[in-house]
Amino acid sequence: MITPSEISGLSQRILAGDARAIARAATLAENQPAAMEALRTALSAHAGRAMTIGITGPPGSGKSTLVDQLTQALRNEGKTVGIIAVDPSSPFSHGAILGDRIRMQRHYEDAGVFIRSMASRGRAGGVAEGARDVALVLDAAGSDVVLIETVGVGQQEVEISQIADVTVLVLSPGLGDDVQAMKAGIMEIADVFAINKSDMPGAERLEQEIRMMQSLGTEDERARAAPVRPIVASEGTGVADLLTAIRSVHKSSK
Ligand SMILES: Nc1nc2c(ncn2[C@@H]2O[C@H](COP(=O)(O)OP(=O)(O)O)[C@@H](O)[C@H]2O)c(=O)[nH]1
Ligand SMILES: [Mg+2]
Repeated sequence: MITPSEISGLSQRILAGDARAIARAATLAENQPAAMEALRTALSAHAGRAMTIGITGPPGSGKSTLVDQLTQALRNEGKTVGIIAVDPSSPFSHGAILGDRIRMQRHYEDAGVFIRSMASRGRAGGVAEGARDVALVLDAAGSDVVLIETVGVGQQEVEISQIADVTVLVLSPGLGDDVQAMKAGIMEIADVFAINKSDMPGAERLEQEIRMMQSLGTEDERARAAPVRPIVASEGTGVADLLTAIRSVHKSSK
């Protein structure tokens, strides 16, 4: 059990941006929902400043590569970044392939970036709830932007999209996932579409399919249609443009 005075001490250190305190709180968020409740109360008054961006999409679409590039772009602006990877195969966690690990190393060594991986299942109270708590901790600790990567396969992503201020759906050609066949719910959570691997055949067609789907909406839906941006995440191409689209969606949602 964690005592009230421990909670108070921990929250003070989190507010000061202490990385070890943040890690401790993230562990509480995953394993001890009851202790987290007290901490949540202590931190809530100090949160609400960060922009939270959900990055979701099918496995292999390039989410982690995009998170890496967005992090770099934000760091170049001097912004601090918190990353939550809810994906067991993420390069941010143990399933990393060597190249991705090396690429991410610069962020692990950067005091302006905090990276936390979460198991995609098993948490009492649900993964989305755990991610929400870790996002709160990172926000209170002073992160300017919190990025949450999840694999876009189901209800969990819908829940996580509700935590995020802006949800980016990353799609790419060549994964065999027909847009029409994708669950309607997953398409609907997109505030911004990132068409990744635009260096590959089929990317233009994928973009057209999404625009076609959007054109079938009502007049009101068409007016609010999510921006669609082609990117090549592995090269960083289009990432600045995507970030601009994310920010404009965020601004208009306030
Ligand atoms: N050709 C191409 N490959 C990419 C691009 N972005 C990512 N990849 C590759 O796609 C694979 C999956 O990327 P990853 O970011 O791990 O996808 P995730 O599973 O969605 O997180 C990796 O081998 C990346 O190097 C891109 O824009 N073009
Ligand atoms: Mg990944």
